[in-house]
This record gives sequence, C-alpha cells and structure tokens, in this order.
Amino acid sequence: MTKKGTRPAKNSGDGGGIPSESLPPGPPVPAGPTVPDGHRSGFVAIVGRPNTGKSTLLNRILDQKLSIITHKPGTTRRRLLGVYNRPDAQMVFVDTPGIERPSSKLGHFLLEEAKAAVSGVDVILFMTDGRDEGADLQALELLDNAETPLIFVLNKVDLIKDKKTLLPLFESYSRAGRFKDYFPISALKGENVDRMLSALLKLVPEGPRYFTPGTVTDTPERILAGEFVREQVYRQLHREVPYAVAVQVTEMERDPKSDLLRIEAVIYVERKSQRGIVIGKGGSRLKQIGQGARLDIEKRLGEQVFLGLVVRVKPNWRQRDAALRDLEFDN
Ligand SMILES: Nc1nc2c(ncn2[C@@H]2O[C@H](COP(=O)(O)OP(=O)(O)O)[C@@H](O)[C@H]2O)c(=O)[nH]1
Ligand SMILES: [Mg+2]
Repeated sequence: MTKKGTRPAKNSGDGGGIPSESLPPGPPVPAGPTVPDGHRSGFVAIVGRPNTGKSTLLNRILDQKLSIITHKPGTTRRRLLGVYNRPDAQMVFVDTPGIERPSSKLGHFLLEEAKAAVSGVDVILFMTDGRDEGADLQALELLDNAETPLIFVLNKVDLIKDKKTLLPLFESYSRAGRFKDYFPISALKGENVDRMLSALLKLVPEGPRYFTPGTVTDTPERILAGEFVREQVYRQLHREVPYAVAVQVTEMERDPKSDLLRIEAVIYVERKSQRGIVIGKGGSRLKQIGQGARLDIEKRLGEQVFLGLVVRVKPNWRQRDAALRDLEFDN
C-alpha cells in the first residue's frame, strides 16, 4: 500500500497490494487470472460531513460490523477499506473521517486522511443528510477533488415523511454542477442501497480483483479491536470526554495456558479528570466499556477473548504532533 492514497498496485494475481499477514487464514485463492470475462473492479470512496452515515453505509454494504458508528459526529478517525465481492465484480469501499474545517492537529490529520482516501479512486460517493447544503458545499471545497466522478447520496431518507421534498432538494444540490448521479438511500434500513450498488458497478472499469475473495479489509484486527473499544467510549460517555479519547492496543496474543486470545489496550485521555470519568465509580464504567467492546471483538473474531483495559493520561494529545505519531495518527 502506498503511503498516500488508497489504491494498491493493480492486481498481479497474488491478491493485490496488501501484506499477506493481514489476510485471514484460509487456502490461497488466485485472485487475478480466474475472474470471468467482463469482471469489473474499482475503488469507491464514501465522503461527507461528520455524522451523515458513511460508516453505516460501509457496514450495510459488507453486511457486517467493520466501521464504528455512534450518534456523535467525528467518530471515524481512520480510512477504512471494505471489500465488496460478487462473482462479476469487486468494489473496494473506503470509509473516511467526516470532512470539516479542522480545529486541532488531530482535525488536520483527519482532513488529510479523507483527502488521501479519495486520491486515485474511481468514484466518490458524497454523502449528506440534506440538512445543510451550504456546509455540504464547503465540505466539497475542502475535499478539493475535481477530477473523480462524484455521486450525490442523500442518506437517512427513512426520516423523510414527505418524499415530495426530495426532488427540490436534488435540484438545489444539482446547481453546484458537480454530481453525476443522485441516490436517495437509507443506510440504516438498507433502502435503495442495492440499486445504488448496481449503478456503481457500471461506473467502475473492467479489471481484475484487487483483493483475494474472502478478504474484507486491510486494516489489522489489532486496530479494529481498538476502534471497538473507542466506540464504547463514545456510546457510554458524553460531552467532551469521547473526543479526548484515543485507544491503542498494546498486545494481542494467545495465552498458552488458557488458549484465550489476550488483548491489552490503553485508553488515553487528555486530563486527569477525564481518567476518573472513564474509569467510573469503583471501575464500573471501565468494566462496562470492556464488556461491550469484548462482545463486538468476539463476534468479529469468532472466538472468546480476554480484554484488559487501562486508562492513561496523555496531556493535550490532540494538539501535539509527537503524541499523534505515538498514537499512530501518521499520514
Ligand atoms: N435514521 C437514520 N439514521 C442513520 C442512517 N444512517 C446512519 N444513521 C445514524 O446516523 C448516525 C451517524 O452514523 P455514522 O455512520 O457513524 O456516520 P458517519 O459519521 O458519517 O460515519 C448514527 O447514529 C447512525 O445510526 C439512516 O439511513 N437513517
Ligand atoms: Mg464514520
């Protein structure tokens, strides 16, 4: 995988440009040569302002929990690939951090991460919930990508009672002159998602697979496990605390005695007072965070795990380059 951008080297028949240690176990499947005539493949980035439902769409398309979702804006912090396979096509979807004007060093990282994620993709899905057209158009400018075909995706249409309001909304956005096609969907309920997928298939070129079938993502399970912990923090804590949290998995190894997979993670906060909040009375909050995350990790890995969590203070980490690098925010 190149440092910038999303697209690995076009497939050479060995499963694409992903390191083999991140592949799930299983028999090696020749990726390139076996695809049928007319096989199509491509990269599709999902971008948009925070909280519009980008991660929900990724999980819906893949029919599994890969990306974390909360009702709070600004949850997704890393570009995340999800590989959608069909006999006649492979589309690699890229979930991205929400686009907004950065207010911290972390914010700058997130915007760069979103920009890097769209570089070299075949199609960009621009997702909105239609609530703030002005802000959407500003986000498009921040993204600063003129060449790639843009598809307008209006999400959360399950919340729209009067579908007659859709057409004027599309007309209004169409004045920007940027979009090639328009889809109203509900990522949450799955409405219209298949139709959108069929349309996307026509927009990606003919070509071989980038990833071996069976590969869902190139993100290591260690990182996903940390993300599942962070999701619980977002779900269980409020106001500023979740935003001040970063999670790093420090160990993931099989305990020889118990045969359990042992995962150790550190929850970093910015201030001592936040540490107390995350731990909770008598450790109760931390325990609940751990329980929630463990269930998700176990479901993902298909086995029981031991999850050990500690909370540490890393003062002001969102504003410090060195701290961001320590926490693997490094693009
Ligand atoms: N009603 C409704 N809610 C949705 C839909 N898609 C996402 N959401 C909710 O919107 C919030 C943000 O979703 P998320 O996928 O994290 O947004 P992201 O920040 O763009 O990745 C969550 O509470 C989702 O459950 C949808 O189609 N309909
Ligand atoms: Mg997200």
